[in-house]
Amino acid sequence: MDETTLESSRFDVRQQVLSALLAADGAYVSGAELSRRSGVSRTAVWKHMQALQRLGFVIDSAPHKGYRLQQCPDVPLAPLLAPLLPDVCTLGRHVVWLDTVPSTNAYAADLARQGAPHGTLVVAREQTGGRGRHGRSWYSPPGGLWMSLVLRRPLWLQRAAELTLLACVAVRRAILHQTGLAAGIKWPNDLLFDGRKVCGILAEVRAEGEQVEYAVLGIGVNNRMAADQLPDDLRQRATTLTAHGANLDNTSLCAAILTELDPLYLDLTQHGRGFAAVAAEWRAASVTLGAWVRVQTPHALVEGQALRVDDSGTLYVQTAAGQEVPVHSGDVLFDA
Ligand code: BT5
Repeated sequence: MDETTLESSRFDVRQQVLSALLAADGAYVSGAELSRRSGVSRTAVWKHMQALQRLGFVIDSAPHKGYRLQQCPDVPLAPLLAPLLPDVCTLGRHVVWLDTVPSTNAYAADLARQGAPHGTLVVAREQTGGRGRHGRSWYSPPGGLWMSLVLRRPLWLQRAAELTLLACVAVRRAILHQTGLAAGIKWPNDLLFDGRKVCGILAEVRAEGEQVEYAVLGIGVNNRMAADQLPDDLRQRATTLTAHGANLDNTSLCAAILTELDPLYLDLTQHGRGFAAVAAEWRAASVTLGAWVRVQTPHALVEGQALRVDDSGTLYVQTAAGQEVPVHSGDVLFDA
């Protein structure tokens, strides 16, 4: 098994060890103290140090003094995210970091099936089988932010589609606040710069009757990737934050997304407002409304002008024959 692909309890101990090093603020912490705080032997502490070093943490050790942390890599582990999150934030308190994984969504869904708590975050350096919607693939090399959240608050199934729209608003806000770059929102799940996709969102839910048991919300942002890193077939349709002059680490981006998303999700699940609460902001950022679109639904291809999105997130398309067709989910294809 890959060193970084650990079952969560061992991984949690590692994050406790890291928390203790961070709390010391560059000073030495003795092996005995670390062992006491994390509840494992000193030999185990030493092994966790080695694993942290393999993740890119620079840790100095000295006889009779212990260990001290000198440098952190851009890996959004819980102890590094925590200082960047508001106290009330329920997301990202439990983090699983993977070096390479087929799909963080598939991994998070497995954890959710095994009872992973609400807010569990799965992040990977790279995905080898990143998933888009309808079986499409998502290109996920190192540098991008590939993350999935387990969401467990009570939610009616009929409102689950709003998760994707809320996530679009949250990620857009996060990017805007961190970089000043304003992305356009393409219904239902894309963020674009100048018509090119910079972020895609994949919400998958497991329902029990009319209730969502849990949702796995996958977010992929082409962050620290040069434009020429994109494969030929994506270059005309995709872009990256780096290509737009941003210089943002994945830990800050991830924390900003969690910070924005948490209250929107709470609003949906506790107060039932959901998309309605951000609809005006969504509409102002939308690149879909007013455009002539073709929407591939599971049943048909609907073509016409994208008229409006109602407060539940349903898109209404007016066909050439003047008919107004509601579209609950589908792919919007802009006419070239
Ligand atoms: C999406 O699907 O946009 C959802 C993408 C979700 C990715 C995240 S990453 C973390 C989590 N784990 C996963 O396995 N997935 C989620 P869709 O709307 O179907 O768009 C897929 C299409 O986007 C592909 O068919 C390509 O045309 C294009 N595409 C693929 N990789 C891309 C990339 N890195 N950047 C921009 N466009 C891409």
